[in-house]
Amino acid sequence: MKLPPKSSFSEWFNEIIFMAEIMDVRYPVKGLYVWMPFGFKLRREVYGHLKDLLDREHDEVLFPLLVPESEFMKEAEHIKGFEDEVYWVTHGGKDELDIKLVLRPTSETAMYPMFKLWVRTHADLPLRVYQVVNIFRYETKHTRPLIRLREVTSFKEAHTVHSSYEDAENQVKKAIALYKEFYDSLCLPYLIFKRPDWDKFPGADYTIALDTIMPDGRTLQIGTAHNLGNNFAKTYDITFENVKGEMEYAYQTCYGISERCIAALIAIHGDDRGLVIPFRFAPIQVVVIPVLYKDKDKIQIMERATKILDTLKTMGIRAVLDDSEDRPGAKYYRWELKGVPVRIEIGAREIEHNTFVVSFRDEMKKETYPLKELENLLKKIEEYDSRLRKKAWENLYSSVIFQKTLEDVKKQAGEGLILIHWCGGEDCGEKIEDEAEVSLLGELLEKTEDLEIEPGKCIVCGKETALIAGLARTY
Ligand code: A5A
Ligand code: ZN
Repeated sequence: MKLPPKSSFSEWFNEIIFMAEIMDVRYPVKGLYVWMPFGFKLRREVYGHLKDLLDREHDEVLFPLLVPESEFMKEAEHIKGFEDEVYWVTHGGKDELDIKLVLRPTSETAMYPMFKLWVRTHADLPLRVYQVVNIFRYETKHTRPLIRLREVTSFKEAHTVHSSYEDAENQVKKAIALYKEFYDSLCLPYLIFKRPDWDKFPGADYTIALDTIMPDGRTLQIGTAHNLGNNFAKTYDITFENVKGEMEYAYQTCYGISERCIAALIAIHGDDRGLVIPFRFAPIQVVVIPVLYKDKDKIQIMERATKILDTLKTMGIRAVLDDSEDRPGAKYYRWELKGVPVRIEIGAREIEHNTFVVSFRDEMKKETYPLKELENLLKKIEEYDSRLRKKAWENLYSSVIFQKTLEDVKKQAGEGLILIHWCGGEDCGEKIEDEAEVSLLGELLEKTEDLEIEPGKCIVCGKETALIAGLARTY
């Protein structure tokens, strides 16, 4: 089996997740996939880091999967958004249930009835919790492993409660900052948009999203934060006694990330040889390969390789020694496919000169260092991560184009992310979406230097505007 070139992105992605033992897509239910051991290890590293970031200011909780129909059917907007997407549990054995149950599509309706009981006074606020769970959404768009699932297995959802609208607004900002930090450590690039009203989270006041650009030019939403205002608090009667001793409705936010973060990691960093993984998240960080030629110096080589392995392990590095009988070429191939960031080779020449050969997964250049340099490897590793980050951001920026007319947008649609002037009006937005067959990602926030654009005219109605919107075909 050979990995297709990454230029055929969709075939490449489907093959690599199987060949690198991330997911098995042969599970006999549409939209449900199996995490394989290597994929699960990668998931553990990525989610371990995400949880560490959240643990700074959140408490972890675990709510039930089943939500009673009576709670689910309370918030009108939320129901409208999700009722076509939920799975129902209607029977226990042969008995029809008195109150039907939904499999959570997200956990507002599971959590908020409990928040009503937990929140009493301003002293209980802010309340900040998160959980990492599976959720179920009966998705009707094309399902794909890690990208669009009917069982999202790795849904990190955080939910917060505050005593003022400003606090909630501030929490959304903190959530975005946290997600930026998370994606920065994954060396993944993103742009931040305020979603248009017609595409916000059902029941929210507004939604802020992080989008990245996949190698085929389509964007992937890799995280969202929602300011819920007191919409849900009114529905679920979440009130608190404020400092003046009056009862007030609480303000809420929620924000989520799914295994799409791993889809982006694989898709954006990977290459024709396989996975490329930032060092801290690699299930195997270093592979040590003894290079034997006609058994020359075999004992010394094996001893040296084992010693290097032990040193790496005492440095806290996840390292393996490949002492299989395979040819070196076959070993290289195997570990490159798995995205092992560092390869160390020891052969007869290295024994003779007291050196080791090292190559990094991105550049694949072989460099020779004296043995005593082994401990300085960590510095090189930082450079490796920086290279991945830099390349990924350059790729993102090279897929962003600015267009001044709807005609040009139509021509360019599907080839990356298009920025335009938009008045913010729904009519103009919908016209663009319909005619160019793109999604309007919303107002671009945090315009970095590379994306600074002067005010101009809405490409539909011609009204002067400083608002820049993103357009793209999306996953
Ligand atoms: N309660 C809030 C957090 C919520 O549900 N938000 S959300 O609907 O926007 O989902 C959060 C994130 O999960 C999305 O930004 C998207 O990245 C991811 N996601 C949503 N549906 C998904 C699906 N079917 N498959 C994979 N990821 C999905
Ligand atoms: Zn307009």
